[in-house]
Amino acid sequence: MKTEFLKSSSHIPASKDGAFLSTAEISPVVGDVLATTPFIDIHTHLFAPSLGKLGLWGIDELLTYHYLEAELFRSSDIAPEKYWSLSKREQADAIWRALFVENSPVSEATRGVIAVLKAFHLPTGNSALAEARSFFREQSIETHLRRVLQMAGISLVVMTNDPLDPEEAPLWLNGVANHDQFRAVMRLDRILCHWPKHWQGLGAQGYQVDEQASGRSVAEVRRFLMDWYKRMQPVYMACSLPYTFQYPEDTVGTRLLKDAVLPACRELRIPLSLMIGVRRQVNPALRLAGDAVGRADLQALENLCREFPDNRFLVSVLSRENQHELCVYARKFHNLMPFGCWWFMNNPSIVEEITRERIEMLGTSFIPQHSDARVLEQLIYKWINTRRTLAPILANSYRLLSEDGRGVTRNDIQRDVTRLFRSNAEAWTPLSASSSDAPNQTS
Ligand code: FIX
Ligand code: ZN
Repeated sequence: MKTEFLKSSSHIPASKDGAFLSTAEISPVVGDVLATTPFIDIHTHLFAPSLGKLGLWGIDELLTYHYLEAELFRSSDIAPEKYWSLSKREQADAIWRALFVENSPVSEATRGVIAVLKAFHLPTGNSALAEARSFFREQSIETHLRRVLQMAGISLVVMTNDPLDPEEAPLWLNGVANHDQFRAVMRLDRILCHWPKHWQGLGAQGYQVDEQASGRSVAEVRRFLMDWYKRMQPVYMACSLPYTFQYPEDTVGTRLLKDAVLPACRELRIPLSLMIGVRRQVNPALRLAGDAVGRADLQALENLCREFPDNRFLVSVLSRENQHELCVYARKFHNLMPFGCWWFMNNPSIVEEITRERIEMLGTSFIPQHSDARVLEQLIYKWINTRRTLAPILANSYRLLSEDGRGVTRNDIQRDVTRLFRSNAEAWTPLSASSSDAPNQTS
């Protein structure tokens, strides 16, 4: 698999894979290895076709991505309530006009839409919207999906699946067909962060729980997790936590984390992913675009890693100020795997800073990126950006290694890139178990 859009710029030296590369050969080889290695995307909000309309794709979904909605409200006078009253198509028209016609699409998110249009050889000028709409109308999802994954250089997509989501849960309860390029994750925000609002959701599925999570509640939550494990075959459990997250703390959420979720993860030998640092809904009028960031006290994470050495924690932090601390903690706890440049961190200038720091402090023992894609075609630009940003960083690391006295071969580079974007994730999760190995997702 060679991603169509990241062919190495200059000539790929013919030197044998085991031969030491000259300084001049390092960059083209790094570029080529990044372009020809299929990555695993460890965190997305994409859905396999068997989950139907939950899966978003096409130009109107690309344009109404909450990153662009946030930018719309800065570059137009439309009031949020007026915007939400529009149809999806009218919303997309408004965003196209404000961010792609009346202004230059120079932000990371707007540039992304342009990169997707270019990837499909579609026009990118002011009047491109109509042709883009007819192009996407002609696509059938299964073929289109496989083509997009090929173009993005992604072999496996990890979803985000909520067993209490009123739209999604019934689909799983009726049985969801496997897909060889999608894996599930059990997302537990409603249980660990919003129990008072959602405990009845478990009750409705037949679990004896109550608002205080007293009596049999912990055991019933455990039973809920095991039942949904059979149903979803998740490769990890996950939760996004506010910047105020503390551990230990005397809350229902913390008790369920300690007495239900972490024991279940140990028993099932899967990690728990913690995404820490969000300030949900600082401006609710913007809906999904209304979330912000706060600096977290990562001592909570330190306490978890120390107190639960047999649990593995896949961690991403949202605040720039927390990135260095996370690297330091990863040097202290082998059961901590930093992953991705999450959300507001997913901008090339910041990805560069974070990735350099991580290579200097952790070598290749981390997972550099995830896409967080909410719309299928976003995979194309988010992974073009990642490969484009990482190529000079990796090449520079190898040039320094070579200057410091150790020759570098193509095999070295291939081993490291594979570790960063595949085997770290495979070693920590049952990702490499093919979906056909997984028993059919029974209802
Ligand atoms: O909690 C999450 O998984 C976040 O990624 C999302 O809530 C967020 O809306 C997003 O799309 C970030 O890219
Ligand atoms: Zn996400």
